[in-house]
Amino acid sequence: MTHILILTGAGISAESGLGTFRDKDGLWTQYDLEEVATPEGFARNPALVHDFYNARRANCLEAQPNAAHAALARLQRAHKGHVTIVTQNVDDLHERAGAKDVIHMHGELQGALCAACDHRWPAPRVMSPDAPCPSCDTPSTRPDIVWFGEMPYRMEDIYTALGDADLFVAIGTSGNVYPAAGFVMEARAMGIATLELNLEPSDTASAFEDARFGPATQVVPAWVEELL
Ligand code: BV8
Repeated sequence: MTHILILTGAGISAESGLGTFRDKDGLWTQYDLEEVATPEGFARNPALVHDFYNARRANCLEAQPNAAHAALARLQRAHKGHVTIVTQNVDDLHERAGAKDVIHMHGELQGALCAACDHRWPAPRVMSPDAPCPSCDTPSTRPDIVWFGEMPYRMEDIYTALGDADLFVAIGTSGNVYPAAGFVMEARAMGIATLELNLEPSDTASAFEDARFGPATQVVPAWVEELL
């Protein structure tokens, strides 16, 4: 039975109203990535970074999973083989659509982390720089998010799943951010079939053997329907 590994990016949550990063009015056109998504930016101005993630956490709470998230959860339930979902997204829309064991390689808005003692706990709606860590009491709390220059989470598990996969599918990602953007090349090197489902060709489009373009809420359910 085929093991399908799916990598999702901001494009799968775009139609749920959550901003993407690099589209015309994307997040990186409103905020300076260096200021809000790097450890250096957090050290310089933790209040600005907490504001950035507090706003996105609030948006996420108001957003609803869309038909593409639902289709992937259905695929996980109905497909005879295994379906691994790896996401670059920090929202919880995959889980709220019913997906299981989602690997959040860039962390989660719903998670809080203590920069001093590595304690993790469910993030409050609003985080602030002077809130003490529930474990070590120092005011060094940060969103449990992987910033630029930091090691993405669960890379071991991801490469193990990739090595076992028969099909690698990238959905709603521009192929700009590594190491995620490199997964398609790893898949090709291992002779794994590759498919891109995106609004338009990504920066790594040429590496995919197959592709379908259009909004995720149309392209993903149609692809899942065909598979099942
Ligand atoms: C690391 C934080 C190393 C959370 C993010 C080569 C190898 C390794 C690293 C590097 C390398 N070259 C450069 C690097 C460094 C860097 C990097 O890749 N920089 C880029 C910009 C050049 N990578 C890193 O720093 C990574 N860490 O490499 O560590 C290391 C090694 C050892 C020890 C220590 C460290 C960490 C990267 C993670 C950074 N954090 N986010 C947050 O704030 O969200 S990245 C950020 O970009 C988000 O996580 C986001 O998910 C991710 C990728 O963006 P996309 O999801 O693709 O979103 P984007 O807007 O770009 O594209 C949207 C797509 O959707 C488009 O294609 C669009 O067409 C499509 N779309 C739009 N609407 C729809 C749609 N599709 C379908 N339907 C629609 N309706």
